[in-house]
Amino acid sequence: MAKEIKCVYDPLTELMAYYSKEKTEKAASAEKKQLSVEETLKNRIIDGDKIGIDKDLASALKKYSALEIINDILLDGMKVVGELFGSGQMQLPFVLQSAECMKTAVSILEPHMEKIEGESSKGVMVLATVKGDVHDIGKNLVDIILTNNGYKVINLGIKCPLENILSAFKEHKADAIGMSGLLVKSTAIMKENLELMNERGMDYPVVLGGAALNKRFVEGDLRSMYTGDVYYANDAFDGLKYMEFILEHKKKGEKPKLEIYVDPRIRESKKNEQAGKKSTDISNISKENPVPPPPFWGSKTVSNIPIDKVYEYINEIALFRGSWNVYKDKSKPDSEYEELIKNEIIPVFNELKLKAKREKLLIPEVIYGYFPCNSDGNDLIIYKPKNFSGENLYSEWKDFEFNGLEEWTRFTFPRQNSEKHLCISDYFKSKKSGQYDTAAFQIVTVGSKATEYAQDLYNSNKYREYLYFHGLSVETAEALAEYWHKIIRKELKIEGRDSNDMKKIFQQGYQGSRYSFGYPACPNLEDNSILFEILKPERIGVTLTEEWQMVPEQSTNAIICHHPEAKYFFIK
Ligand code: B1M
Repeated sequence: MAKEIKCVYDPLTELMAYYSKEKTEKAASAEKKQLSVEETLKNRIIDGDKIGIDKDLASALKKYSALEIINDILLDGMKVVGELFGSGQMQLPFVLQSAECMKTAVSILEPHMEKIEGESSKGVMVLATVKGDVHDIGKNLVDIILTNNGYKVINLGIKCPLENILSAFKEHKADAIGMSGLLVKSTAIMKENLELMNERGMDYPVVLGGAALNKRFVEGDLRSMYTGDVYYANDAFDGLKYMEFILEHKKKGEKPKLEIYVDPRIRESKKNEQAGKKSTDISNISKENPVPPPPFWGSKTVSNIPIDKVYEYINEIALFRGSWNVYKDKSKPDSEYEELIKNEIIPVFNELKLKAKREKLLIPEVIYGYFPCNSDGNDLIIYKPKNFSGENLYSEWKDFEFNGLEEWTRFTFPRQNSEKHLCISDYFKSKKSGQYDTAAFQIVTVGSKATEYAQDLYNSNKYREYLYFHGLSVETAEALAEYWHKIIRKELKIEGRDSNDMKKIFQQGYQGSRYSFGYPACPNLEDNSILFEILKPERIGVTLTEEWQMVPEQSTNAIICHHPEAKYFFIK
């Protein structure tokens, strides 16, 4: 894919350089003066220092061809970056800074290279997020790392059917297929894709990655059914490692010898699955809790939410570690990590929040409501006033009689087979109780501008900014969900048990629970369609794909239970 390269002024680099105490510009350039051009260039890649790299490349070009500079000097630098990342000594944002520098250097060298088809890359991967899955960032990180380590990547984007992957594989004479996916469903799609490839006698090497996968599933189950080779990549550098492995064997004309991964837990879990008959036991959740009356019935939309208020609910640990991948290096003192967070990460975070506010990149909007409900075994029945439809139904309900309610729709929640036999419906009064309960639902979004802006950053090779902004945008969506849950507790007058400590709020330090469809207690993403029937979030621009994912990407939803015993739990 053609991407525009610009390297004039990079505010994020400037900002990070400003706060970085480690090196002053003077010291760094004095240090560089002592070094050979080869060492200088290699260090530039490792440090991600691209400002002024054109001069060093010009002197290297007097000695080497452009291709030699890339293969023998710059890629050597990227190799060190990979090793530093692998040993936990380099954080992902800095890896991306190095990749940006590599991209800039290659674009400067490109005009000096003869275009010989096939000779300029080490190998080709066709990469895609599988059918039905909209997750982009993991796959894009793999693209960045492979591309800037000398491979060509044909990035087919998200929701990609197998047919497109296979035709791109043929067209580009690729060496491997990379499939990514974060949904549980995506693991089944990957398996289905491999089965189809088997049927067609295609045994291309395949690398799989994404949050819902694990080594045991890929290298145990999938490797034993697929006639080609299939590898599990835990992160982007694993993707690189397997690409190198595949190419190395291809060059030698031999088939890699792969061990079938046997995890001792497999036998154990199969035994348990067989033993686990469907449970008819129910939990012993108290039925005595009072039902809080809501301030209104029905639903409403909320716009003009101050972004600063939402920012207060950002979980910095989830953002820094989860989304930005900035981890503590266990071999180093805690103080070093704290310094990094204080001097480099927090300033970037603060600057980015201001920018997003100034340029209105994140626009928080909410749709939420309160509905009369009852449990019926594992089901949760949602009621509506008889004869209400259209405007009446999709607004605050006025002038309706409780004895005139009728069943509108129902969710069927799974129940734990063991442990406490929990099921979400148990947290609500049963139909037999003769009393209606209150269920709250919410859908929140920070809008489509966020998706577009993140995509622009990626397309213009601003890798670090892309990672930073995408992370901020998704964690702001999550923060908005947390904030709105707080508003709902206030409106239900159950906020008395809220912790004053935000860290505890992130660990459910309050009465009740917020369950998002697709998460372990209510794992069926299909339930999103019932929620959409109740809230009609198209009113705030949120739509559902055929695979029950929300667009814009930076959106999240939930059912909110007020019951004091409601907390997260797992259905195995
Ligand atoms: Co949600 N979410 N989320 N979410 N979210 C997941 C994906 C989930 C697994 C959490 C869970 O259950 N524990 C779960 C899906 C489970 C399922 O399928 N049922 C889930 C759910 C259910 C949902 C919602 C449906 C909840 C709801 O609202 N009802 C909802 C859907 C949103 C929508 O439809 N638009 C939702 C919302 C959100 C947020 C918006 C709040 C936010 C952002 C989502 C997003 O990124 N678009 C969010 C987040 C942050 C997560 C988790 C916690 C983190 C995802 C992430 O950004 N990771 C995630 C759980 C988890 O992953 N632990 C979860 C960082 C990213 C860089 O990593 O993409 O994994 P990743 O890529 C990595 C590696 O996996 C690997 O390399 C990358 C770099 O190291 N890799 C490869 C990936 N592909 C590779 C390919 C390779 C090699 C390596 O070679 C080919």
